[in-house]
Amino acid sequence: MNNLVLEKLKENSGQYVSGQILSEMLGVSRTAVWKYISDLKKDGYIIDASSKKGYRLILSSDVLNSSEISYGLKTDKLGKTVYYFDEIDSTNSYAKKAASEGCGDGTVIVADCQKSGKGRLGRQWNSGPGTGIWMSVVLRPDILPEDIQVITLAASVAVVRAIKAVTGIITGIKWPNDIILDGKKVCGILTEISTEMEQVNFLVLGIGINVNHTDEDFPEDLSKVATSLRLYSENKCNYPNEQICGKIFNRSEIIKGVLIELEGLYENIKKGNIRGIIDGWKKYSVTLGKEVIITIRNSKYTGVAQDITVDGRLRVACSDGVVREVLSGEVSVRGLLGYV
Ligand code: BT5
Repeated sequence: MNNLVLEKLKENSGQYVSGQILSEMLGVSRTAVWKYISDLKKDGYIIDASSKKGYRLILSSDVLNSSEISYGLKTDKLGKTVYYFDEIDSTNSYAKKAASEGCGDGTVIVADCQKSGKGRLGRQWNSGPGTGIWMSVVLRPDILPEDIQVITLAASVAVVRAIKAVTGIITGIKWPNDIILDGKKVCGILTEISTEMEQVNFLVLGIGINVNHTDEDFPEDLSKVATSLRLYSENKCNYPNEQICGKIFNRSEIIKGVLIELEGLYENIKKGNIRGIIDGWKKYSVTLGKEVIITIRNSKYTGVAQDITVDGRLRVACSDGVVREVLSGEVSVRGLLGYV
């Protein structure tokens, strides 16, 4: 019954629905309607009640569960199966297990909290409850293992576009796949693959986005390098788009946005249309044209990031006169995340 009440409130997208209409529609008393509304509030929905006008769902209510993610999701494949957990060790670990047991292309795992969130190269990813998007997408593309890099680039482009579409906030991409806001990291992406000979069995795209963190939600060492969409919007109240100031964002809407954007890019990759993804990545890059330090096999080189190649390598004109291309590993960009 609560679902029917919720659906009616959603259908009226932010407008009041009278208690009378709800009670007639459901065939229950107005007191019963009030009780359903109270239950929805306990689940985290913010509902405005007016004795004259009725009930109104505040659309930015940040409720995260599989039905919220599936509601109105306009994709063909991505997110058609969603596994949601209040708490998990790592969505990537779960996704890899589900993929090796045969789950479908586009399966999505989401958790409110990760106990052992993973970064790249064995690093940890801070993923406390009630704050961020910790999600993994299982993909089964029919491409060669060496073409995998472009999917990671596509994921970064999808995140930047989704954040812009849902919140109005403009972020940038630091090579290869950190999403940067105000000089700090707002999202990280961890791609893990299972390959055999010349074939990709599956790929897990792990995406972590800091959404509603306040300063207290980051440990001290992280607050220097990490930010959230909420912190940014609170601190930028002179930002031209007044509507985003000091807002709690709806994580389910951002997840849907990422899946929609990613699906479009994924279809292009499957058709071999990689150029558009590289161009999209370049458009949002905060790395190109900047001074960078690259680390190749323990040697550090300073140079200027010039371009990205079609197979996803960063081309750097180094100060020793050699042009080097890096596929993965460490690239520090001057002025970002600790490189001064
Ligand atoms: C990444 O690693 O940026 C990839 C992060 C991927 C996280 C997602 S969440 C869902 C899925 N399930 C998982 O278990 N993981 C994925 P890397 O480039 O290695 O960055 C890690 C470094 O970023 C850490 O060493 C910290 O310095 C910093 N860091 C940790 N937590 C952070 C956070 N929440 N926000 C910003 N920076 C963070």
